[in-house]
Amino acid sequence: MTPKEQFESQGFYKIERTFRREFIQELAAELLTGLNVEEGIRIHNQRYIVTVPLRGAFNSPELYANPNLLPLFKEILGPECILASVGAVVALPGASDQHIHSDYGPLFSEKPDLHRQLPTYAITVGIPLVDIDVTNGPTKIWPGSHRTNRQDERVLLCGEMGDCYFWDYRTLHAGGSNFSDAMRPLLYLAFTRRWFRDFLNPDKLVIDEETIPQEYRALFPIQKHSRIAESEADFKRNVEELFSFRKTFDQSH
Ligand SMILES: O=C(O)CCC(=O)C(=O)O
Repeated sequence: MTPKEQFESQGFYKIERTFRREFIQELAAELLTGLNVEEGIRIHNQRYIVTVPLRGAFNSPELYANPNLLPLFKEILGPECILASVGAVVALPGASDQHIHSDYGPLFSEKPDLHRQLPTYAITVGIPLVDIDVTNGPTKIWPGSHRTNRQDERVLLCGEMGDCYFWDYRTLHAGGSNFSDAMRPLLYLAFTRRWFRDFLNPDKLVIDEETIPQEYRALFPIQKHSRIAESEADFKRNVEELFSFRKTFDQSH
C-alpha cells in the first residue's frame, strides 16, 4: 500500500525522521524559551494550546512545506491545499488523559453517516518537540475510526524528535497522560482543502506574509491574514466564545 492508501485506510500515518533532529531541537529551544502556557488556552487539566507564530526558526519551508510531507498532503487534499493553523499542545506534568474526540463534526449535520464516507478534507500533523514515549503523554489514536467511529483497537503515537504523525480530522484521538516531570510540547500544523474553514477549533495562523517566499504564498489562506491584526485580548475572547459554542455543538452531535 502507498502512504496515501495507508493513511486513507487507517486515518493516520507516521513518518520517522521526517525532519532533521537539529532543526526540531532549534524549534523546541525557541518555543520553550520563556514559554508561559497560561497565555495560551487551557483545553484540559494541565493541557494547553499555544499559538506558534511562523517567525524565527518556525518561518521555514522545512517546516511548512516539508518535501517529505507536502507532496503527500497535496495527493490527499488536492494540490490547492492550505496550511490553516499552527500551534502547540503542551501537556504539563500531571496532565491526565484527554477525552476521546475527533477534530471536527459532520460537515452536513443532516447526514452524519455521509461524513464518514467522504474523502479527507483536513489533516492535523503532530510533531514531537521532545522525544515522546509512553510516560510523557503520547497521543492515543483509534485506527479506522474516521470511517467507523469505533473505539476498539488503540495505538499510542510515540515518536522521537524528527518524527511526525498525522491524522484525518475525523479520526478519534486523545492526548495521553503525562506521568513524567517535564512538559510534553507537541507542535501541530493543520492542512486543509482550500475551501474548508474551521470554525470549531481555536486555530490561529500568525505569519508575516512578506517574509514568505513567493513560491509558498499559495499555501496560506488569504482571509486568515486579517487575524494578524487582532489583539491577543480579542483573540482570547473569540476563543472563549468558540469553546462555549463547541461545547453545545459537541453535546448535540
Ligand atoms: O495532546 C495531545 O496529544 C492531543 C491534543 C488534541 O488532540 C487536541 O487538543 O485536540
